[in-house]
Amino acid sequence: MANKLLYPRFSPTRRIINMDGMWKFSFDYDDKGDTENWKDGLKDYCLIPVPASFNDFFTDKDSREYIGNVWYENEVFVPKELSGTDLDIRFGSATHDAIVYVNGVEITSHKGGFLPFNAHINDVVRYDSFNKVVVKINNELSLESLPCGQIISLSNGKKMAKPYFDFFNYAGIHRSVNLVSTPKESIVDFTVNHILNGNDATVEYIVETTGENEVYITVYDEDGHAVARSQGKKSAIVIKGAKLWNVLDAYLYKFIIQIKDKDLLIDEYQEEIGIRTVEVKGTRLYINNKPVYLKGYGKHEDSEVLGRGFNPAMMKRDFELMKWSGANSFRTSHYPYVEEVYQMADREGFVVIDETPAVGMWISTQNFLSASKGVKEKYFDNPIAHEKTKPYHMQVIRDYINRDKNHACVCIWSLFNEPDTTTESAVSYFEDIFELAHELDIQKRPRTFANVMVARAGVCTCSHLCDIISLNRYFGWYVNGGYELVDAKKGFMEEMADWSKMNKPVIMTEYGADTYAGEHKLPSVMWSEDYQIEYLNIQHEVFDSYDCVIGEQIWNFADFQTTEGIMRVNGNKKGVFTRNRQPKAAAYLLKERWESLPLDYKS
Ligand code: GCB
Repeated sequence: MANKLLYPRFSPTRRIINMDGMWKFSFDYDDKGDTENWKDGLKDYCLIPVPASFNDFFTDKDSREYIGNVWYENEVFVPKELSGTDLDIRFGSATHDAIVYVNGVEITSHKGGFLPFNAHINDVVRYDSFNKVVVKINNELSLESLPCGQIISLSNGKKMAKPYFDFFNYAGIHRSVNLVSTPKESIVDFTVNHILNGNDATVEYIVETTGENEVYITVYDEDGHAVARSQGKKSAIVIKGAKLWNVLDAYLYKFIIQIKDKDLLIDEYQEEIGIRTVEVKGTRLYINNKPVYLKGYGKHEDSEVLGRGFNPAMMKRDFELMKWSGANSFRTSHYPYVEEVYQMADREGFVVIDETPAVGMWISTQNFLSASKGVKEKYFDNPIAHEKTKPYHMQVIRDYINRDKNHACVCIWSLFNEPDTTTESAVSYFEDIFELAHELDIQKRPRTFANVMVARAGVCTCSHLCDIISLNRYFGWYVNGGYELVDAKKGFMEEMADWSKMNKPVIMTEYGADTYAGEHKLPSVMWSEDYQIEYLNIQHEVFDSYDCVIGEQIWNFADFQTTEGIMRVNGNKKGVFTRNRQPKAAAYLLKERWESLPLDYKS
């Protein structure tokens, strides 16, 4: 049975039953859920909303920091009219690992917290009645989980997460749960590639179905006029006088895909497609054969109370703030985001650097900070990385490219964040990951990874594999902060001189200074809003000095939650906006700069 992972949409032949809302929920403190058969139904529970992280609802620390299994349960009524169709349950994500039971029967298990998965439930479903869905979720981290981390035991017997990354290990059902009913013969996958010829565009496509009947495609423009048609599972459609998807000037065609037996409609699915090309030549990134300069943010899926749970209102606010500040791009640091974010980016014309959850690939006994200080514990020297993590990482690459391949907004794949690329042992791992991404992507979009400060040019063993070099640099914060800022600029300039010799485009994927909103001081001190501005002015001078720098994405869009510790004041405060999405002073500085930099800056 082909995996039906297309985004769940209603159509004349498809039905969706959304299961979001209040679910029963239980922590499994004593690990008795399996022996007591909680899969058949929870006995002691509270109600909890889905989608959301479970961590920030409760008022005690044990709940917030809980590590282990949690159980969710809900009921769904399946009407008789759906018998005779294929019925799947689809999770937008469940973080990190999940086992799903329907009416007491295990129907699927899934590893990884940031991508959708589904399971076929025809064999266990009861029509015209309520069906019990129970999900067991585990949020433990290890060297072979993505992201990486470890779990320790405390003297009271409780477990605790030690992430090798700088964001809170939120967990739960973070994205929507749907029952998806499709016809027995159905469309299971759709892939597009774009070629521009003068004023026209050719869209090459492949449709995968579960049967033999003919496939038909009709393309509609934004006014609802049919502008092109095609027939066949693999073909090309020519759109005369095509309107292209451009940065902050998006145009989306509607592709209606049908399976028909003569006049009988068997299945129908639709997608909005932006037509554009992406290419790297020399030190430039071209979209539709025009050089572009990226301005924007590294982000997180993070907000008060919801944790990492999807909320469309929060998403809307984020896009409005990004547009207001003159941004044209963001990175889905440090994992693939909810599908609705890419749909919105398609619609708004934002360029997305789409990142995998491969973060924390340092063996660090404390946290990411020991890594950024150069503690030499070598992740890729450990056979676990090659034997366990890599095959799983490759599966993640398959799933995320498959999920996100058709989005016009997705212009760059970021395959890792700050891995330990100071060792030769990283090279074979990287070669395989980079090659797989290239092979899977029909559009052959540029590949990158976000390089950590200690893996400078000449030290990094893997940067030659990148189509674009992405640098996370904190000159003026983690090194040479405060009154030493003048030396920060010197060190940064020297390093950039080395990178510029590689003759590849460079995007600054992180730079930033923790800033406590409302803290002012003249003259400035670190953590004040005044310092954040001085720090940024220095960074901008460096970016403007190097021709190869073709993008700047500040860390971070907004303040976000992390594990507590001496380096963080209730979270990371490098946000340009506060966690509740209000501007710090630096937001106005960025707005002025980004509104004045043209899209073809440096061309
Ligand atoms: C980094 C990491 C990011 C951290 C950031 C920081 O290099 O990629 O996850 O949050 O530094 O603020 O230290």
